[in-house]
Formats: sequence, structure tokens, C-alpha cells
Amino acid sequence: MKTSTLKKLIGTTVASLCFVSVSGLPAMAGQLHNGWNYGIDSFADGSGGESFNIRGIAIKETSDSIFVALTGGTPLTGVANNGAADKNIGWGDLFLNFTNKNFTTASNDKSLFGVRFAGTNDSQVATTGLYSNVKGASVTNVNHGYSTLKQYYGAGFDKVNTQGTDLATKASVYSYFGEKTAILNVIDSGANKLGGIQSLSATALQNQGLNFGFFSAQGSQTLGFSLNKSDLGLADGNYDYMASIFLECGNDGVALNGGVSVPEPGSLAGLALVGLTVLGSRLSKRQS
Ligand SMILES: [Ca+2]
Ligand SMILES: [Ca+2]
Ligand SMILES: [Ca+2]
Repeated sequence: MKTSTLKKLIGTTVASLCFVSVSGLPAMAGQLHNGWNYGIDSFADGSGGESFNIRGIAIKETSDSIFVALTGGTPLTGVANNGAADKNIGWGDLFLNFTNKNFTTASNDKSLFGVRFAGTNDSQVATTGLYSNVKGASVTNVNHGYSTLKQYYGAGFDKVNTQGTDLATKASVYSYFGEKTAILNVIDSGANKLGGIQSLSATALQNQGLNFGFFSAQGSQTLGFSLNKSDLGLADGNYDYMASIFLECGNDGVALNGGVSVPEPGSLAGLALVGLTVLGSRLSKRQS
């Protein structure tokens, strides 16, 4: 979803002159607070109790990085559970869908981006990092989980905001993920690794302005990571995406509609120069 070059140029120029954030923040849903875009999840839809309850996701964009934060009751290294093949149920992988198509279609087309950030989960890619050409795979069956979203909803979790505030209704969730298809919650093998990620503690995220408490959504576990925006390989422009994640068992999930702005390399320095030139000519006119 690229906007016209002129519109972007104007937007970037204004941002440069005003010395504010240059992130274009394209039209997005979610809830903005202090530079972070929040998707707050139902607090009552974690099957199996608070250890498997996601409370929210938040994403922040800077000129060169994307920060992702999650909060709830599930630690980064998961929770011991004898019902799982590896005796552990934890976080699945994060998916980023820039295609404007539903998740199932984007997955079948292998056109998702994905991030494995939990080094001990059942992802089908070997190492943590950012991936492209991603197709989703399901690991709910080896994690004592739900085979479909219909089964999950039928088990008593048909709540408001089961996928967060941006996919608030069951109809919108079925439309995006499918009703009777497998819950795809990790990156399938064969994806293309684009780069590494930096794991971030709750304190490091707070230092970036993160505050789930503003929405009374702070869980016992808050975790996250950052990635290099340039690793996405996106052409210059503004993009919308849908981010989504499930636990390995499908016992909870959350989605967030957000935006990424990619400025042209070197454009900031150039526009700052334009700004100074304009300022200089105004000053000289005033003096004459
Ligand atoms: Ca939840
Ligand atoms: Ca597992
Ligand atoms: Ca949920």
C-alpha cells in the first residue's frame, strides 16, 4: 500500500523540519500510546488458565527498527506440561502479513514474514530470527492443543476480542484464519532467513516507552524483541500489516493491525538540507 512519492516527501519533510518521529504511521487500527501500537487481548480466553493467557501485543517503529512486545502469563521458555511431546508448551512464532489477503491465502502463497523469537519452541526453522517466504505450520497436535479455531471457541472461549481489538469478532477471526482449518502457529521449514533479532527484557522494553499498564493489561510475563527494518527488504513506501501469534497449543492468540514506513536511504539528510535552505532564505529575506 504505497502512497504517492509526493505525499511521502511532504510528510517526511514536515517531520524533518519539526524534529519529531519520522515514522509515517500509516492508517492503522490498534490503540496508540507513547509511540507504541497496542492490541489488547481478552483476559478471559486463555484455555488452561493464566499460564496460557495472552493479554496483549504492542509494536513500535523507529527509523531503523521494529520493536515487538508481548504480555501475559506465558514465559519466553514456555510452561512445563506432560501433555506436550516435548513436555513444554510455549509461544508460537509471530507472523507479519503485508499482503492484504487473509492469513490462509498468504500462508499458502508463502508470502508471510515470520519471526521465531522463542529459542525453545517447536518452530520448524532451526534458529531465532526474521524469515520471509513463510508458510505457516501447525504444532498444536504435539502440544496438547486445539486442532481448529472452531474447536477452541466451542470449548468455552467465544469471548469478545479473542484475537485482540483488531480482530474483535468471531466472524472476523474465521474470515482471516479460517474456521475449520488447522491453527497455523509456527514457521514451516523452507522459509528464507533474512536476519537475526535482539531479544529484549521487560525492563529494556519499558525503557523504550512500553506500558501495558496504561491499558490495565500487564501480565506476569512481558517479553519481546527488536529487528532491523531494513532486513524486511521493503521498497520505499508505507505499508500496512496484520501481525498475529498463537501459543503452541492454540490455547490463546492475538493479532494487531499496524504500519511500517520505509524512507528512502539518504532522504532524511537531503530533506534536512532542503529545510535549512528554506530557513536560510527566510532569514535572509527578513534581514534585507
Ligand atoms: Ca487472552
Ligand atoms: Ca512444545
Ligand atoms: Ca486471545
